[in-house]
Amino acid sequence: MFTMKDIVREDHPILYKVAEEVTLPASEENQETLKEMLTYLKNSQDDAIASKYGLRPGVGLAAPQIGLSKRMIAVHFQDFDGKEYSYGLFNPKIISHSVEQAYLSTGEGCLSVDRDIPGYVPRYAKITVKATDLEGNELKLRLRNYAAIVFQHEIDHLNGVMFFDHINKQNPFAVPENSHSVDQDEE
Ligand code: K1U
Ligand code: NI
Repeated sequence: MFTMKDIVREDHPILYKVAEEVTLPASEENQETLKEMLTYLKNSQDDAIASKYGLRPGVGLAAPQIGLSKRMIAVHFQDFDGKEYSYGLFNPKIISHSVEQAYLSTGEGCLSVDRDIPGYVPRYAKITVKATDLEGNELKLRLRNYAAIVFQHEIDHLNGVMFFDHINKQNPFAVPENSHSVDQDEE
């Protein structure tokens, strides 16, 4: 079972590298690791389990965050409509995106960052992601607003990019061009 001690922090060089594609079909080992990543997220959102093991709640986790430079992400959250996004994905790729941008009104956090970094993080408002799931199915997901933001945060981890790289250095709360804000609990 993964806990916070398995999660590398922002000073770790693996977080700034481009991760390797996973050869498909995925090996048993890669499948097991990805399932464990998804389990971390589910456990972290269960108050009793999270407090017992000291887990920081997360809605996403990328393999580089557990020290593996592989293109694998897990996500587990519900959007405002109650639609559930619970996936372990191999080789996720953004195949198209909107011109319009969106940003979380509260800014973003990261399980690999133990400090608050204020500022707006501009993201595409809509994206289409192609990936292979834990069962080996090829998926095409059309995502908007909060869901699009979470997936972009995780896919960034596979490209060695951290959320704070996107924050405007002169004015962290400058409203990004052609954008709207998204509330975490009111997608
Ligand atoms: O990748 C990570 O470090 C996880 C991170 C992902 C993320 C944060 C902010 C915007 C998009 C994606 C988190 O999950 S931080 C925790 C979080 O956002 C959250 C946790 C529980 C409930 C609701 C939100
Ligand atoms: Ni992160």
